[in-house]
Amino acid sequence: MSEAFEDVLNYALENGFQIQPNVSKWCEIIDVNEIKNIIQKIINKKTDKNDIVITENDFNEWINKTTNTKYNILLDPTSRITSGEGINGYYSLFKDRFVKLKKIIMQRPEFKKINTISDVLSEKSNNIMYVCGLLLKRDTEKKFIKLIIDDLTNSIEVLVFDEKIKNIAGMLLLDQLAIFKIQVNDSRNIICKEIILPDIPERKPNRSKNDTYVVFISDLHIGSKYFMEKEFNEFISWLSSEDYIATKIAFIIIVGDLVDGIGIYPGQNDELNLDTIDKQLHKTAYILSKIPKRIKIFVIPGNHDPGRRALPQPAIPGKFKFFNNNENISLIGNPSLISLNDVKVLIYHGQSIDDVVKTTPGIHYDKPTTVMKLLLRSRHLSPIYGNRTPIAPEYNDMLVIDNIPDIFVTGHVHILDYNSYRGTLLINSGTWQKQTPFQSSVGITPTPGTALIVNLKTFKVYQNNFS
Ligand code: D5M
Ligand code: FE
Ligand code: ZN
Repeated sequence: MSEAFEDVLNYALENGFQIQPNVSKWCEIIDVNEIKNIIQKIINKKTDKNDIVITENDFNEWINKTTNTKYNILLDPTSRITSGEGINGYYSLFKDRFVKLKKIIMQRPEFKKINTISDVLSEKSNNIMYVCGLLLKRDTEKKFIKLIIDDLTNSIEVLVFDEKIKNIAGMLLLDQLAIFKIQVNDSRNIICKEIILPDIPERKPNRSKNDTYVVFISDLHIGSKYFMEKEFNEFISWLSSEDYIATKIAFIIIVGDLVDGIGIYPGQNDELNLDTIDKQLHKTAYILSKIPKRIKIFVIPGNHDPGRRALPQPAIPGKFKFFNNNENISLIGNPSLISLNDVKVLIYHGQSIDDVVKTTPGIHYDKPTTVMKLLLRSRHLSPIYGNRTPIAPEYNDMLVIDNIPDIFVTGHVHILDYNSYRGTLLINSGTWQKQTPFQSSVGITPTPGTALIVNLKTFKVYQNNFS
């Protein structure tokens, strides 16, 4: 039990009342004295002298009257990580992925007609058939695209000639699941007639009832010589300013790569000004402790932060060692799903963007939200297996996008970008690290020093540039 909640419980008991345990979550975001005020108001309102329990509902009523914010962590992998072992673990992972994605795609009317690939191979007619499988390989030839599809019963080679279907086939992500409408022709080639993706439906996103703002930032790389400390401190000072938007900010989401880490890439030592993880985390906690405590901060890890590297990543370790003065911070895993004033936000560092850029023709780093759209369409955060993004052999595939987000945010590629897709706001939160020699050698031009801010009521996006 937190000290704050114990204090609140005692206060209620002194007044002859009990409190339901789930009220404790409010003690994390609201000042104890404010909570005691609310308790006093609830007690004054209770006329039935036999009712001596303060419930979550009593509380919610007053919270909604007195503050503008509420939040909830809907999915955080940290406590769910089990890690299966080797081949067996990966077998469970891919089976779980297949089952979950099949369940999502089953909502499509075409699904009622699905055949297995084994059925297709033994079929002698030219009938139209539907198969549901993972894309194992794509070869782009002059006149057609060849796809190898696998559905755990068998695999087939499917040819795409139609220009419209070729566009979809070209944008399919390796290892992603889709339904393929096919027909075997007279020369026994299997021709693709249509490709149906899991996708997300067009819809109106959930919105906050009041003007509440959230800031998205990522890739600070504290400890690197290229971390823009001066600009980042100016951003933090702005949070305490009288600026209208600043006063309305209730949340900050930090989308990974807070520190630069140690031994992450060859020759990194020469580019560090803090040479241990402890120094880097202490500095991070110190800088973040200057953020006003009324702002609730959620932090996920990236590939430079401590903890395991493979997805899904647990929260950055060391909350009590480093972040003691940051009671407004929640360290959560990568990826996580949270709700902010009823708006569902999917937070993912974005490691797999590298794999998509590498394996999908025509996709580049300059518009990361294009990649995010493809991930949403595949309903998976990291479909491509065996490339640069390590994936742990979990029994459950926590990277399937089951729950459709209202806002989907990534970082990692150091390029600020936003867009919307079928009602979901897509954001890449940029960076606070200047271009490094490595990035310049591989032609990555980052857009550093800008905070991206969203009004949760209107979904309007603002940029505040400090560089
Ligand atoms: O990644 C920052 C950006 O740099 C991101 O777009 C990936 C890219 N990057 C990082 N390492 C490599 C290598 N080894 N090759 C090519 N591109 C790379 P960050 O996670 O901040 O290091
Ligand atoms: Fe980064
Ligand atoms: Zn990264």
